Amino acid sequence: MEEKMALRKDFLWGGAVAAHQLEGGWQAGGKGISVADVMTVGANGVARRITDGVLPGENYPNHEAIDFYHRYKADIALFAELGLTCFRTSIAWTRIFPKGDEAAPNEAGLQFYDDLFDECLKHGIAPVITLSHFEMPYHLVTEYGGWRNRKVIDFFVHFAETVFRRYKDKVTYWMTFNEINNQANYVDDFAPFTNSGLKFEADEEREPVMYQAAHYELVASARAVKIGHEINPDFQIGSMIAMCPIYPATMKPRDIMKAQVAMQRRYWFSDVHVRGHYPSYITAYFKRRGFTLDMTEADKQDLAVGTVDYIGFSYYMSFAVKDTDNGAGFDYDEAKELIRNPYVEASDWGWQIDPLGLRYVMNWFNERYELPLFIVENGFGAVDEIVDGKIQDTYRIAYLKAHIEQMKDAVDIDGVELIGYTPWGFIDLVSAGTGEMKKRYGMIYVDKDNEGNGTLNRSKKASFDWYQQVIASNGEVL
Ligand code: BGP
Repeated sequence: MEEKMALRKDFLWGGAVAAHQLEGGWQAGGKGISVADVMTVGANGVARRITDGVLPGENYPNHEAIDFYHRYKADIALFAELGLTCFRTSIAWTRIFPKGDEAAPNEAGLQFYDDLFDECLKHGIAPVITLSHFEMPYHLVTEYGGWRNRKVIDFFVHFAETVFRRYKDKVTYWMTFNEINNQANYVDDFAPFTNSGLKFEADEEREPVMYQAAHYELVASARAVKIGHEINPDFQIGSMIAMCPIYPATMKPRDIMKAQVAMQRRYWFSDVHVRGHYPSYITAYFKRRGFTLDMTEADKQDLAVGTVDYIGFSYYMSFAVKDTDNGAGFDYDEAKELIRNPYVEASDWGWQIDPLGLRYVMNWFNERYELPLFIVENGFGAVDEIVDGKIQDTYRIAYLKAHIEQMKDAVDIDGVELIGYTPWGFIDLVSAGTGEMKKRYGMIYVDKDNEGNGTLNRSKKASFDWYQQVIASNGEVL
Protein backbone atom coordinates (compact mmCIF):
# COMPACT_ATOMS: atom_id res chain seq x y z
CA MET A 1 0.00 0.00 0.00
CA GLU A 2 1.19 3.48 -0.81
CA GLU A 3 2.46 5.20 2.30
CA LYS A 4 0.80 8.54 2.98
CA MET A 5 3.06 11.45 3.73
CA ALA A 6 2.06 13.70 6.60
CA LEU A 7 2.86 17.35 7.09
CA ARG A 8 6.48 17.73 8.09
CA LYS A 9 7.26 17.66 11.80
CA ASP A 10 8.58 21.21 11.74
CA PHE A 11 5.56 22.44 9.78
CA LEU A 12 4.99 26.11 10.59
CA TRP A 13 1.47 26.70 11.86
CA GLY A 14 0.86 30.37 12.16
CA GLY A 15 -1.25 33.39 11.55
CA ALA A 16 -0.68 36.39 9.28
CA VAL A 17 -1.11 40.13 9.70
CA ALA A 18 0.50 43.31 8.38
CA ALA A 19 1.97 46.21 10.35
CA HIS A 20 -0.36 48.95 9.18
CA GLN A 21 -3.47 46.80 9.64
CA LEU A 22 -2.90 46.04 13.31
CA GLU A 23 -0.16 48.10 14.96
CA GLY A 24 -1.69 51.57 15.23
CA GLY A 25 0.72 53.86 17.10
CA TRP A 26 1.04 55.72 13.84
CA GLN A 27 3.20 58.47 15.31
CA ALA A 28 4.71 56.55 18.25
CA GLY A 29 8.45 56.11 18.71
CA GLY A 30 9.34 58.59 15.99
CA LYS A 31 7.38 56.76 13.28
CA GLY A 32 6.88 58.69 10.06
CA ILE A 33 3.67 58.90 8.05
CA SER A 34 3.04 55.93 5.83
CA VAL A 35 0.82 55.81 2.78
CA ALA A 36 -1.48 53.55 4.80
CA ASP A 37 -1.92 56.35 7.37
CA VAL A 38 -3.43 58.71 4.83
CA MET A 39 -5.87 56.32 3.23
CA THR A 40 -9.56 56.79 3.88
CA VAL A 41 -12.13 54.11 4.59
CA GLY A 42 -13.76 52.85 1.45
CA ALA A 43 -16.86 50.74 1.73
CA ASN A 44 -19.97 49.83 -0.20
CA GLY A 45 -18.17 49.85 -3.50
CA VAL A 46 -16.28 53.11 -2.88
CA ALA A 47 -12.52 52.72 -3.26
CA ARG A 48 -10.13 53.80 -0.49
CA ARG A 49 -8.49 57.10 -1.32
CA ILE A 50 -5.00 58.31 -0.69
CA THR A 51 -5.17 61.88 0.64
CA ASP A 52 -2.81 64.32 2.27
CA GLY A 53 -4.15 63.05 5.58
CA VAL A 54 -5.79 66.25 6.71
CA LEU A 55 -9.33 65.90 5.41
CA PRO A 56 -11.59 66.93 8.30
CA GLY A 57 -14.06 64.29 9.40
CA GLU A 58 -12.35 61.47 7.52
CA ASN A 59 -11.71 58.24 9.36
CA TYR A 60 -8.13 56.96 9.01
CA PRO A 61 -8.53 53.48 10.46
CA ASN A 62 -4.86 52.58 10.41
CA HIS A 63 -3.93 55.32 12.90
CA GLU A 64 -5.01 53.21 15.84
CA ALA A 65 -5.86 49.94 14.10
CA ILE A 66 -6.09 47.38 16.94
CA ASP A 67 -3.30 49.04 18.94
CA PHE A 68 -1.01 46.04 18.72
CA TYR A 69 1.89 48.48 19.13
CA HIS A 70 0.99 48.87 22.80
CA ARG A 71 -0.60 45.48 23.41
CA TYR A 72 1.74 43.08 21.64
CA LYS A 73 2.93 41.28 24.78
CA ALA A 74 -0.55 40.19 25.84
CA ASP A 75 -1.44 39.40 22.22
CA ILE A 76 1.60 37.20 21.71
CA ALA A 77 0.79 35.32 24.91
CA LEU A 78 -2.62 34.62 23.37
CA PHE A 79 -0.99 33.52 20.09
CA ALA A 80 1.15 31.13 22.14
CA GLU A 81 -1.97 29.76 23.80
CA LEU A 82 -3.40 29.17 20.34
CA GLY A 83 -0.25 27.14 19.68
CA LEU A 84 1.29 29.16 16.85
CA THR A 85 4.78 28.16 15.84
CA CYS A 86 5.19 31.15 13.54
CA PHE A 87 3.77 34.64 13.23
CA ARG A 88 3.75 36.47 9.91
CA THR A 89 3.82 40.23 10.15
CA SER A 90 5.56 43.09 8.36
CA ILE A 91 7.96 45.79 9.40
CA ALA A 92 6.57 49.31 8.98
CA TRP A 93 9.22 51.00 6.85
CA THR A 94 8.28 54.32 8.51
CA ARG A 95 9.28 53.10 11.96
CA ILE A 96 12.79 52.46 10.68
CA PHE A 97 13.11 55.31 8.18
CA PRO A 98 10.33 57.83 8.97
CA LYS A 99 10.66 59.64 5.66
CA GLY A 100 12.31 56.86 3.72
CA ASP A 101 15.32 58.73 2.38
CA GLU A 102 17.36 59.21 5.58
CA ALA A 103 20.85 57.75 5.91
CA ALA A 104 20.51 56.74 9.57
CA PRO A 105 17.68 54.58 10.92
CA ASN A 106 15.38 55.47 13.81
CA GLU A 107 16.64 53.49 16.79
CA ALA A 108 13.28 53.49 18.60
CA GLY A 109 11.66 51.79 15.60
CA LEU A 110 14.40 49.17 15.39
CA GLN A 111 14.06 48.54 19.12
CA PHE A 112 10.31 48.00 18.81
CA TYR A 113 10.80 45.08 16.40
CA ASP A 114 13.67 43.73 18.51
CA ASP A 115 11.29 43.60 21.46
CA LEU A 116 8.48 42.16 19.37
CA PHE A 117 10.64 39.40 17.89
CA ASP A 118 12.15 38.60 21.30
CA GLU A 119 8.67 38.25 22.71
CA CYS A 120 7.73 35.84 19.91
CA LEU A 121 10.91 33.79 20.30
CA LYS A 122 10.38 33.60 24.05
CA HIS A 123 7.13 31.75 23.27
CA GLY A 124 8.70 29.53 20.60
CA ILE A 125 7.07 31.48 17.78
CA ALA A 126 9.23 32.17 14.71
CA PRO A 127 8.66 35.61 13.15
CA VAL A 128 8.01 35.46 9.38
CA ILE A 129 8.59 38.93 8.02
CA THR A 130 7.37 40.87 5.00
CA LEU A 131 9.46 43.94 4.21
CA SER A 132 6.80 45.86 2.33
CA HIS A 133 3.17 45.05 2.90
CA PHE A 134 1.10 47.57 0.91
CA GLU A 135 2.80 50.65 2.30
CA MET A 136 5.76 52.99 2.05
CA PRO A 137 6.74 56.33 3.61
CA TYR A 138 4.36 59.02 2.39
CA HIS A 139 7.32 61.35 1.92
CA LEU A 140 8.66 59.05 -0.81
CA VAL A 141 5.38 59.55 -2.62
CA THR A 142 5.25 63.32 -2.39
CA GLU A 143 8.94 63.86 -3.06
CA TYR A 144 9.74 61.11 -5.53
CA GLY A 145 6.49 59.75 -6.96
CA GLY A 146 6.72 56.43 -5.14
CA TRP A 147 7.70 53.38 -7.15
CA ARG A 148 7.56 55.33 -10.37
CA ASN A 149 11.01 56.63 -9.47
CA ARG A 150 14.18 54.52 -9.80
CA LYS A 151 15.70 56.26 -6.77
CA VAL A 152 13.24 54.46 -4.53
CA ILE A 153 15.08 51.19 -5.26
CA ASP A 154 18.08 52.45 -3.28
CA PHE A 155 15.91 53.62 -0.39
CA PHE A 156 14.20 50.24 -0.20
CA VAL A 157 17.46 48.30 -0.40
CA HIS A 158 18.92 50.44 2.38
CA PHE A 159 15.84 49.69 4.51
CA ALA A 160 16.08 45.96 3.72
CA GLU A 161 19.80 45.80 4.50
CA THR A 162 19.30 47.66 7.79
CA VAL A 163 16.66 45.24 9.08
CA PHE A 164 18.40 42.14 7.70
CA ARG A 165 21.54 43.09 9.67
CA ARG A 166 19.65 43.99 12.80
CA TYR A 167 17.47 40.85 12.94
CA LYS A 168 19.78 38.34 11.30
CA ASP A 169 19.75 36.08 14.33
CA LYS A 170 16.04 36.44 15.06
CA VAL A 171 14.33 36.00 11.71
CA THR A 172 14.89 33.25 9.11
CA TYR A 173 11.84 33.54 6.83
CA TRP A 174 11.42 36.79 4.90
CA MET A 175 9.36 38.07 1.98
CA THR A 176 10.12 41.21 0.01
CA PHE A 177 6.82 42.63 -1.36
CA ASN A 178 3.37 41.50 -0.34
CA GLU A 179 1.29 40.31 -3.30
CA ILE A 180 3.61 41.99 -5.76
CA ASN A 181 1.48 40.82 -8.67
CA ASN A 182 -1.77 42.30 -7.41
CA GLN A 183 -1.00 45.65 -8.96
CA ALA A 184 -1.58 44.11 -12.39
CA ASN A 185 -5.28 44.00 -11.60
CA TYR A 186 -6.23 47.45 -10.56
CA VAL A 187 -7.88 49.74 -13.01
CA ASP A 188 -6.56 52.79 -11.21
CA ASP A 189 -3.09 53.21 -9.90
CA PHE A 190 -3.52 51.27 -6.67
CA ALA A 191 -2.01 53.43 -3.98
CA PRO A 192 -0.05 50.79 -2.09
CA PHE A 193 2.11 50.07 -5.10
CA THR A 194 3.12 53.03 -7.21
CA ASN A 195 1.67 55.20 -4.46
CA SER A 196 0.93 58.12 -6.66
CA GLY A 197 -2.82 58.39 -6.29
CA LEU A 198 -3.00 58.82 -10.04
CA LYS A 199 -6.19 58.11 -11.91
CA PHE A 200 -6.10 56.80 -15.42
CA GLU A 201 -8.68 57.03 -18.13
CA ALA A 202 -7.58 53.89 -19.93
CA ASP A 203 -5.32 50.87 -19.70
CA GLU A 204 -3.07 52.44 -22.33
CA GLU A 205 -2.08 55.09 -19.78
CA ARG A 206 -2.05 52.92 -16.69
CA GLU A 207 -0.18 49.88 -17.88
CA PRO A 208 3.18 51.44 -18.80
CA VAL A 209 3.29 53.20 -15.42
CA MET A 210 2.39 50.01 -13.60
CA TYR A 211 4.95 47.89 -15.47
CA GLN A 212 7.71 50.43 -14.88
CA ALA A 213 6.93 50.61 -11.16
CA ALA A 214 6.73 46.83 -10.99
CA HIS A 215 10.13 46.58 -12.67
CA TYR A 216 11.70 48.84 -10.05
CA GLU A 217 10.09 46.76 -7.31
CA LEU A 218 11.40 43.55 -8.85
CA VAL A 219 14.92 44.98 -9.04
CA ALA A 220 14.62 46.24 -5.45
CA SER A 221 13.43 42.79 -4.39
CA ALA A 222 16.29 41.02 -6.19
CA ARG A 223 18.93 43.34 -4.73
CA ALA A 224 17.46 42.81 -1.26
CA VAL A 225 17.52 39.02 -1.70
CA LYS A 226 21.15 39.15 -2.81
CA ILE A 227 22.21 41.26 0.17
CA GLY A 228 20.11 39.19 2.56
CA HIS A 229 21.87 36.01 1.47
CA GLU A 230 25.24 37.69 1.99
CA ILE A 231 24.27 38.81 5.50
CA ASN A 232 22.99 35.39 6.52
CA PRO A 233 23.23 32.45 4.10
CA ASP A 234 20.57 30.67 6.13
CA PHE A 235 17.94 33.30 5.33
CA GLN A 236 14.97 31.94 3.41
CA ILE A 237 13.69 34.83 1.33
CA GLY A 238 10.50 34.30 -0.61
CA SER A 239 8.26 35.74 -3.19
CA MET A 240 4.75 36.73 -2.11
CA ILE A 241 2.18 36.24 -4.84
CA ALA A 242 -1.58 36.81 -4.72
CA MET A 243 -2.78 33.57 -6.26
CA CYS A 244 -6.29 33.54 -7.69
CA PRO A 245 -6.33 30.98 -10.48
CA ILE A 246 -8.27 32.00 -13.56
CA TYR A 247 -10.32 29.17 -15.02
CA PRO A 248 -11.79 29.06 -18.51
CA ALA A 249 -15.57 29.37 -18.34
CA THR A 250 -16.05 26.47 -20.77
CA MET A 251 -14.08 23.97 -22.87
CA LYS A 252 -14.35 26.32 -25.83
CA PRO A 253 -10.79 26.74 -27.14
CA ARG A 254 -11.10 30.53 -27.07
CA ASP A 255 -12.04 30.46 -23.37
CA ILE A 256 -9.08 28.21 -22.62
CA MET A 257 -6.64 30.42 -24.48
CA LYS A 258 -8.10 33.51 -22.83
CA ALA A 259 -7.63 31.99 -19.39
CA GLN A 260 -4.03 31.09 -20.20
CA VAL A 261 -3.21 34.63 -21.30
CA ALA A 262 -4.98 36.07 -18.25
CA MET A 263 -2.85 33.80 -16.03
CA GLN A 264 0.30 34.97 -17.79
CA ARG A 265 -0.64 38.58 -17.16
CA ARG A 266 -1.01 37.89 -13.42
CA TYR A 267 1.84 35.47 -12.81
CA TRP A 268 4.85 36.68 -14.79
CA PHE A 269 6.00 38.37 -11.56
CA SER A 270 6.82 35.05 -9.89
CA ASP A 271 8.62 33.91 -13.05
CA VAL A 272 10.98 36.87 -12.63
CA HIS A 273 11.41 36.22 -8.90
CA VAL A 274 12.20 32.55 -9.41
CA ARG A 275 13.98 32.43 -12.76
CA GLY A 276 15.77 35.77 -12.57
CA HIS A 277 14.60 37.06 -15.93
CA TYR A 278 11.46 38.22 -17.71
CA PRO A 279 9.55 35.44 -19.48
CA SER A 280 9.34 35.84 -23.26
CA TYR A 281 5.54 36.00 -23.21
CA ILE A 282 5.61 39.24 -21.23
CA THR A 283 8.43 40.90 -23.15
CA ALA A 284 6.53 40.02 -26.34
CA TYR A 285 3.48 41.70 -24.84
CA PHE A 286 5.46 44.85 -23.93
CA LYS A 287 6.77 44.98 -27.50
CA ARG A 288 3.38 44.52 -29.07
CA ARG A 289 1.94 47.29 -26.90
CA GLY A 290 4.90 49.59 -27.54
CA PHE A 291 5.99 49.76 -23.87
CA THR A 292 9.68 50.49 -23.46
CA LEU A 293 10.81 50.06 -19.88
CA ASP A 294 13.80 51.67 -18.25
CA MET A 295 15.66 48.39 -17.72
CA THR A 296 19.46 48.47 -17.55
CA GLU A 297 22.03 45.69 -17.92
CA ALA A 298 22.78 46.09 -14.21
CA ASP A 299 19.08 45.52 -13.46
CA LYS A 300 19.17 42.30 -15.45
CA GLN A 301 22.23 41.10 -13.55
CA ASP A 302 20.57 41.90 -10.22
CA LEU A 303 17.44 39.98 -11.25
CA ALA A 304 19.56 36.99 -12.24
CA VAL A 305 21.37 36.87 -8.90
CA GLY A 306 18.57 37.77 -6.48
CA THR A 307 16.27 34.81 -7.00
CA VAL A 308 13.97 33.62 -4.23
CA ASP A 309 14.19 30.53 -2.02
CA TYR A 310 10.52 29.71 -1.77
CA ILE A 311 7.10 30.76 -3.03
CA GLY A 312 4.94 32.47 -0.45
CA PHE A 313 1.43 33.05 -1.66
CA SER A 314 -2.02 34.11 -0.57
CA TYR A 315 -5.05 32.11 -1.61
CA TYR A 316 -8.62 33.23 -1.03
CA MET A 317 -10.58 32.55 -4.19
CA SER A 318 -10.61 31.62 -7.86
CA PHE A 319 -11.84 33.50 -10.92
CA ALA A 320 -13.33 32.44 -14.25
CA VAL A 321 -13.16 34.12 -17.66
CA LYS A 322 -15.37 33.89 -20.69
CA ASP A 323 -14.04 35.08 -24.00
CA THR A 324 -16.25 37.68 -25.71
CA ASP A 325 -14.31 37.62 -28.96
CA ASN A 326 -14.07 41.39 -28.60
CA GLY A 327 -11.53 41.93 -31.33
CA ALA A 328 -8.67 42.46 -28.87
CA GLY A 329 -7.08 39.08 -29.47
CA PHE A 330 -6.71 37.29 -26.17
CA ASP A 331 -6.06 40.36 -24.06
CA TYR A 332 -8.42 40.00 -21.20
CA ASP A 333 -11.10 42.60 -20.51
CA GLU A 334 -11.83 42.14 -16.83
CA ALA A 335 -14.94 44.32 -16.79
CA LYS A 336 -16.64 42.25 -19.48
CA GLU A 337 -15.07 38.85 -19.29
CA LEU A 338 -14.72 38.02 -15.60
CA ILE A 339 -17.73 35.88 -14.79
CA ARG A 340 -19.30 34.47 -11.68
CA ASN A 341 -18.45 30.78 -11.36
CA PRO A 342 -21.76 28.96 -10.82
CA TYR A 343 -20.05 25.92 -9.31
CA VAL A 344 -18.78 27.66 -6.16
CA GLU A 345 -20.25 29.79 -3.37
CA ALA A 346 -19.11 33.34 -2.64
CA SER A 347 -18.60 35.42 0.52
CA ASP A 348 -20.60 38.57 1.24
CA TRP A 349 -17.85 40.45 -0.57
CA GLY A 350 -18.20 38.28 -3.67
CA TRP A 351 -14.99 36.33 -3.05
CA GLN A 352 -15.58 32.92 -4.62
CA ILE A 353 -14.88 30.09 -2.20
CA ASP A 354 -12.98 27.27 -3.89
CA PRO A 355 -10.98 24.96 -1.60
CA LEU A 356 -10.02 22.55 -4.39
CA GLY A 357 -8.52 25.54 -6.18
CA LEU A 358 -5.90 25.63 -3.43
CA ARG A 359 -4.73 22.12 -4.30
CA TYR A 360 -4.84 23.09 -7.98
CA VAL A 361 -2.58 26.13 -7.48
CA MET A 362 -0.16 24.24 -5.25
CA ASN A 363 0.30 21.82 -8.12
CA TRP A 364 0.60 24.69 -10.57
CA PHE A 365 3.39 26.33 -8.57
CA ASN A 366 5.10 23.02 -7.95
CA GLU A 367 5.12 22.04 -11.63
CA ARG A 368 6.35 25.44 -12.69
CA TYR A 369 9.05 26.17 -10.11
CA GLU A 370 9.90 23.08 -8.02
CA LEU A 371 10.44 25.27 -4.98
CA PRO A 372 9.00 24.83 -1.48
CA LEU A 373 5.68 26.60 -0.99
CA PHE A 374 4.43 28.59 1.97
CA ILE A 375 0.71 29.47 2.23
CA VAL A 376 1.08 32.84 3.91
CA GLU A 377 -2.56 33.97 3.65
CA ASN A 378 -5.90 32.21 3.46
CA GLY A 379 -9.11 33.09 5.23
CA PHE A 380 -12.73 34.07 5.28
CA GLY A 381 -13.86 37.67 5.71
CA ALA A 382 -17.29 37.88 7.33
CA VAL A 383 -19.46 39.97 9.62
CA ASP A 384 -19.39 38.22 12.99
CA GLU A 385 -22.13 38.37 15.58
CA ILE A 386 -21.74 37.76 19.28
CA VAL A 387 -24.35 35.31 20.53
CA ASP A 388 -24.46 34.59 24.27
CA GLY A 389 -21.07 36.17 24.75
CA LYS A 390 -19.20 34.28 22.03
CA ILE A 391 -18.83 34.27 18.26
CA GLN A 392 -19.73 30.88 16.87
CA ASP A 393 -17.97 31.32 13.55
CA THR A 394 -18.76 27.89 12.15
CA TYR A 395 -18.66 29.35 8.60
CA ARG A 396 -15.02 30.35 9.15
CA ILE A 397 -14.14 26.95 10.57
CA ALA A 398 -15.80 25.30 7.56
CA TYR A 399 -13.80 27.48 5.17
CA LEU A 400 -10.45 26.87 6.88
CA LYS A 401 -11.08 23.14 7.35
CA ALA A 402 -11.94 22.66 3.68
CA HIS A 403 -8.78 24.50 2.63
CA ILE A 404 -6.52 22.64 5.06
CA GLU A 405 -7.90 19.35 3.73
CA GLN A 406 -6.94 20.33 0.20
CA MET A 407 -3.55 21.57 1.37
CA LYS A 408 -2.89 18.20 2.99
CA ASP A 409 -3.93 16.36 -0.17
CA ALA A 410 -1.50 18.46 -2.19
CA VAL A 411 1.24 17.33 0.19
CA ASP A 412 0.08 13.74 0.79
CA ILE A 413 -1.12 12.77 -2.65
CA ASP A 414 0.63 15.16 -5.03
CA GLY A 415 4.00 15.39 -3.26
CA VAL A 416 4.12 19.17 -2.94
CA GLU A 417 6.71 20.50 -0.48
CA LEU A 418 5.02 22.87 1.96
CA ILE A 419 6.74 24.91 4.68
CA GLY A 420 3.73 26.22 6.55
CA TYR A 421 0.29 27.77 6.70
CA THR A 422 -0.58 31.16 8.16
CA PRO A 423 -4.29 32.07 7.95
CA TRP A 424 -4.88 35.74 7.32
CA GLY A 425 -6.06 38.16 9.97
CA PHE A 426 -6.32 35.46 12.64
CA ILE A 427 -6.71 38.38 15.01
CA ASP A 428 -9.33 40.86 13.75
CA LEU A 429 -7.76 43.85 12.07
CA VAL A 430 -8.37 46.65 9.57
CA SER A 431 -9.31 45.41 6.10
CA ALA A 432 -6.74 46.36 3.48
CA GLY A 433 -9.27 46.59 0.70
CA THR A 434 -11.97 48.60 2.47
CA GLY A 435 -10.42 50.01 5.65
CA GLU A 436 -13.31 48.50 7.61
CA MET A 437 -13.27 46.60 10.90
CA LYS A 438 -16.50 44.76 10.15
CA LYS A 439 -14.90 42.54 7.51
CA ARG A 440 -13.36 40.16 10.00
CA TYR A 441 -11.06 37.17 9.47
CA GLY A 442 -10.07 36.54 13.07
CA MET A 443 -10.10 33.64 15.45
CA ILE A 444 -9.51 36.31 18.06
CA TYR A 445 -12.23 38.96 18.24
CA VAL A 446 -11.26 42.59 18.76
CA ASP A 447 -13.95 44.86 20.15
CA LYS A 448 -13.92 47.77 17.74
CA ASP A 449 -16.45 48.85 15.15
CA ASN A 450 -16.26 50.57 11.80
CA GLU A 451 -16.53 54.02 13.37
CA GLY A 452 -13.61 53.29 15.66
CA ASN A 453 -15.67 52.71 18.85
CA GLY A 454 -15.01 49.82 21.22
CA THR A 455 -12.85 48.69 24.12
CA LEU A 456 -10.24 46.98 21.91
CA ASN A 457 -10.58 43.97 24.23
CA ARG A 458 -9.63 40.61 22.77
CA SER A 459 -11.73 37.44 23.08
CA LYS A 460 -11.72 33.96 21.58
CA LYS A 461 -14.11 32.91 18.84
CA ALA A 462 -15.10 29.26 18.30
CA SER A 463 -12.48 29.09 15.54
CA PHE A 464 -9.78 29.74 18.16
CA ASP A 465 -10.56 26.49 19.96
CA TRP A 466 -10.82 24.66 16.66
CA TYR A 467 -7.47 25.92 15.28
CA GLN A 468 -5.79 25.14 18.59
CA GLN A 469 -6.55 21.43 18.15
CA VAL A 470 -5.56 21.54 14.48
CA ILE A 471 -2.13 22.81 15.44
CA ALA A 472 -1.77 20.49 18.42
CA SER A 473 -2.43 17.49 16.15
CA ASN A 474 -0.22 18.81 13.29
CA GLY A 475 -3.29 18.96 11.07
CA GLU A 476 -4.61 15.49 11.87
CA VAL A 477 -7.69 16.62 13.82
CA LEU A 478 -9.79 18.91 11.68
C1 BGP B 1 -4.61 40.41 0.91
C2 BGP B 1 -3.68 41.33 1.64
C3 BGP B 1 -3.97 41.55 3.08
C4 BGP B 1 -5.41 41.44 3.41
C5 BGP B 1 -6.17 40.37 2.72
C6 BGP B 1 -7.67 40.44 2.88
O1 BGP B 1 -4.73 40.82 -0.40
O2 BGP B 1 -2.35 40.89 1.54
O3 BGP B 1 -3.32 42.71 3.51
O4 BGP B 1 -6.02 42.42 4.08
O5 BGP B 1 -5.90 40.36 1.36
O6 BGP B 1 -8.16 41.51 2.13
P1 BGP B 1 -9.21 42.52 2.73
O7 BGP B 1 -8.58 43.08 3.94
O8 BGP B 1 -9.41 43.54 1.68
O9 BGP B 1 -10.41 41.71 3.00
